Amino acid sequence: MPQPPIFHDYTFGEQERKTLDSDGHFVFPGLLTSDTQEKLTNSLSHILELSHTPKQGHEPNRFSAEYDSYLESLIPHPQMLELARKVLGEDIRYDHCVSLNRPGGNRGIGWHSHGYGDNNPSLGFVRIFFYVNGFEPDDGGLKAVPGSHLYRESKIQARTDEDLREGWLAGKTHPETGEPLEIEALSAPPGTVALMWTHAAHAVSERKPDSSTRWCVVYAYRNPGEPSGARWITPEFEKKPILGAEGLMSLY
Ligand SMILES: O=C(O)CCC(=O)C(=O)O
Ligand SMILES: [Fe+2]
Repeated sequence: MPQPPIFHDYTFGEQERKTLDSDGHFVFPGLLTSDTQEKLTNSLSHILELSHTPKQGHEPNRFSAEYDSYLESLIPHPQMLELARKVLGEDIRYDHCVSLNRPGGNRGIGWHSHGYGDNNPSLGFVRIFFYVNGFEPDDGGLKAVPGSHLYRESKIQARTDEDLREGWLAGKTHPETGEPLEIEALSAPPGTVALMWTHAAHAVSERKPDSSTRWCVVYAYRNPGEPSGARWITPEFEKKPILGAEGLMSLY
């Protein structure tokens, strides 16, 4: 039986592609269907429960698709692969599926970037974030620095916005526009999907103590060509026959 759609209609043409390549991220507000939001909330609650019993080296939040069949079924979902291929081109591999649930009081995460093909711009790596119940900028909200990915630096790090401004950001400009690089705090209504190139500097604000859990999962895909540090997939899962995922699961 074909899988039900996960996305509403959307456009990702030349203009949108330009924005992604210039900013380093692209947001589709409310793209997830309500059926998908509901199923993901169930799956992510399941993962959060499992996470209370730690499993060293095979954590449910880091290997989420290996613990939940609905999350697994989205790896080769035709709309997921279509979007990943619009970004990366035809030749892609699955990299990871990590749940990013942030209960009230969660501290968020400081500024960082990730790596892949640091010296090979022909190799792309994209994160596809599903912000199931969305977020406000000051409440478990994703922040980014448009243009930062063009530096292709994998180890940007700063604890606070001030530290980033005084550190890595100081004196840097957007390579295409020449404008000074600046922090952008995003907002996301429920069902938002966000694309982000792996080298983009990003951070997440604290979840307010009284807020409900922010439900979020990220699926990452890349062009094959180099080893990947974030490729969290067990040998068993790599070998598991998953309908539609043929050829997607290997490193190369
Ligand atoms: O929790 C988030 O919104 C972002 C997490 C993150 O930095 C990542 O998955 O790379
Ligand atoms: Fe990150």
